[in-house]
Amino acid sequence: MKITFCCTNTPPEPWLAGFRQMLPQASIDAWEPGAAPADYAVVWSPPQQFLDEQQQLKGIFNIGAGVDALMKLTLPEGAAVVRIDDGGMAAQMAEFVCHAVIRHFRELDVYEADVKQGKWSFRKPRLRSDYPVGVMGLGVLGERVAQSLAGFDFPVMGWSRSPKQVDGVRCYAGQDPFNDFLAASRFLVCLLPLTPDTQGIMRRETLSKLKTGGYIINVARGGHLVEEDLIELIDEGRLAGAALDVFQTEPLPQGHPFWTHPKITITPHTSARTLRNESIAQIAGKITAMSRGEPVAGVVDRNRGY
Ligand code: NDP
Ligand code: OXD
Repeated sequence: MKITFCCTNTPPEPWLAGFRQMLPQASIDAWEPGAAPADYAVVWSPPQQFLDEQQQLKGIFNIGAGVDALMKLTLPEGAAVVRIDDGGMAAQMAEFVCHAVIRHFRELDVYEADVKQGKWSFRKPRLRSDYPVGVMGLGVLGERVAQSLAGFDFPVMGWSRSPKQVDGVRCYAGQDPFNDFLAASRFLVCLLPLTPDTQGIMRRETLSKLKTGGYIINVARGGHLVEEDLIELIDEGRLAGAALDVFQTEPLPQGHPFWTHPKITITPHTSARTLRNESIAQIAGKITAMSRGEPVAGVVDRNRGY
């Protein structure tokens, strides 16, 4: 079996060593233009030339959960596209989002600023019932995030395409109840895949439907948020602020207003990192299963785009 590796965001050597250990019977190499055809590919944002040359692939394994960059390319027709299914990202995402919610809810940013000025000050405790959290996307990551927030006794709502049942979470499905979901939320967490249906889903019209003092946490993709609308709504006092991990352009360009906005906290696309060893083990297991004709989890539906 031949595997080709084409990830534009990471040096290949440690990945190749890990795959060689997990799959000693396979040959795996970093792709170079003109390389021999392989059976399976491990990729992140490969160039179109790679896919054009590797038309015979049976499986394309993305080393992240989001396949939006891959879906923009022309893919070999016969290849199954498979994304990372948790691989240690769900726990990271739950930590990150719970931290962002709690930091705002408990006003830890305000305490931090006060302490820096030598002030020993107290603020009136807030009620969780005034801070319901809406999680858009109840997939592998969103469900874990929603359950973790419910574990802190926040009222939690979730929204997905198909109906779900998640303990402690009020679930909404499809377009019809979307406005009710927004109107019931004060925190809005985005954990949707970026597809033509979800591009720009957080814009003036939708964000204005949140409860007064809404707070946005975007940990999915920059393309979900109309950045100018967010800034305007915060500056108008309709939204309280935002914690943003992903951006229209990454790295965030120098001089972008998000760098210095007092009510926006930014992180450099780090809320849930691909963990190399977990990902190698998961992909190696799936390649083995696929080569035996067995089903694997995390196969992308090309029509839905995720
Ligand atoms: P999943 O595919 O498991 O879940 C996606 C969820 O979104 C599902 O519940 C799905 O509904 C829902 N959904 C999709 N389209 C719609 C729609 N049009 N309307 C309503 N709901 C919709 O993805 P993951 O949870 O694994 O990952 C989510 C995203 O998080 C990734 O696509 C990626 O972009 C981002 N991500 C960001 C990271 C970071 O570091 N910032 C790290 C990892 C991922 P249904 O269940 O009905 O299909
Ligand atoms: C992913 C990411 O999609 O890191 O896995 O953004």
